Order: sequence, then C-alpha cells, then structure tokens
Amino acid sequence: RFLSAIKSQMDPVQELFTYYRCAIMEVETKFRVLDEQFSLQYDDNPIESIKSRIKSYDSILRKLKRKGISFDLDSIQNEIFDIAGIRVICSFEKDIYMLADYLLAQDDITLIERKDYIKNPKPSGYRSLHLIVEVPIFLSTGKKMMKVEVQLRTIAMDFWASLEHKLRYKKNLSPKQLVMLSDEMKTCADMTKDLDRRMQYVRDEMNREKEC
Ligand code: 0O2
Repeated sequence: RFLSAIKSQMDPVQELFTYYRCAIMEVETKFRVLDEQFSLQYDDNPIESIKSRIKSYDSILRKLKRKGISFDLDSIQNEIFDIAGIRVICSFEKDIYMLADYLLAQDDITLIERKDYIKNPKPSGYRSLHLIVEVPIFLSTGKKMMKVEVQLRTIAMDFWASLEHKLRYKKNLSPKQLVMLSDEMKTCADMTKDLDRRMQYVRDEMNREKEC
C-alpha cells in the first residue's frame, strides 16, 4: 500500500517530466533547424553543440525548499522555470545573440524572462545568456504550454562554467583554498572574455575579407 501511495504521487510528476522532455525536443529542434539553415546558406555552423537535461527530482525539491514553496504540481510548473534546460554552445559571442533573436522571432515562442549575464556577468565571473521561453507541445488531448530555460554560451564560457560548477560542490576545500580558487576563477573569467573578444575580431576580419 505504501508503494502504491508513492506511485500514485509519482505518476503525475512522471507525466509532467514527460511533457518537459517533449518541450526540450521542440526547442532543440528549432536550434538544429537554424544551424542546418546557416550551414546551407553561409557554409557556417553557429552551433558547436547542444546539451539538454531535465532537472533532477532532488534538485527540484531543494529549490522549492530554498524558495519556501510547498510541493505540488502547480508550484513546480509556476515557480520553477528551469526543469527543462537546454544549453546551446556556440563558438562566437555574436552567434549567441543572433540565435536568440531568431528563436524569439518564432511565433510559437513566448519570452518569459531574459537574463543577460554576458553584458552583466555575475560576481563569480559567470557569463551566459539565459532565456526562459514558453513553447507549445501538441498532445492527443490538445495543446499544452511548457516553460524551458535556454542557456546560450560560447565554448570558452562553457569551459569556465563547468569547472566553476565543480568548484562549488567541492566539499574538501578549506575556506582559504576556496577563496584562493574563486579568485583564480575570476581571473580565468576575464581571460575567457578577452579570448571571446579576440576570436570574434578574427572571424569578423575574415568575413570582411570574404566580402571584399
Ligand atoms: P544546474 O545544475 O546548472 O541546473 P532562478 O532559477 O531564477 O530561481 P537563479 O539561481 O537566480 O534562480 O537563476 P540563474 O542564476 O539565472 O540561473 C541558474 C543557473 O545558471 C544555474 O543552474 C547554473 O546552471 C547557471 N549559473 C548561474 N550562476 C552561475 C555561476 O556563478 N556559476 C556557474 N557555474 N553556473 C551558474 P543551477 O540551479 O545551479 O543548477
């Protein structure tokens, strides 16, 4: 009886997770279509790679607790916007803004929130463009609107964020080591910013030469 009680609670959650997976498929396809089109038209792929994930159940519970929100399906859908997450990795910073503009111009996409941590990096040094969008998924029962978080970054920003994310969860560091390594990561963040700017410059110059 205990198991069936848990199962009856889990089933609606599993159903919701399935809808989020469908929403990821929809948005991911939109990015893949744009990448294909650019490849055909300009012989250039703006997207280096795409990573998608559904937020783990534990991580959702932790976030609800942190925000002081009770656990129910409505709260999950209305308060947690990053259950479905897509990370789009580009080589160049300008491509991030171009892809974001093309995605948001599509008439079935609604922008809920935009956070530009490239123009306004976080104190940690974190840079990425975050978009919370709403996208319809079409089920046998009708249309359902789902929220998806899109994180757009360059390869350099992603490289930095992956290591910094690991640093956050390292438990065996002394406070002194943590401060020292966080400072080092801030220096690395400045270096990735400079690298992105210089790589963009080289690409712009190459394209200008092509046009002449
Ligand atoms: P995971 O495991 O990456 O999914 P909100 O969602 O608005 O309630 P918040 O924290 O203000 O809460 O959202 P924010 O900062 O716009 O985006 C949160 C996500 O961005 C994080 O997800 C990270 O993926 C990424 N992020 C934000 N700041 C940093 C940072 O300083 N370093 C790194 N490495 N990543 C960052 P989660 O929830 O941490 O989990």
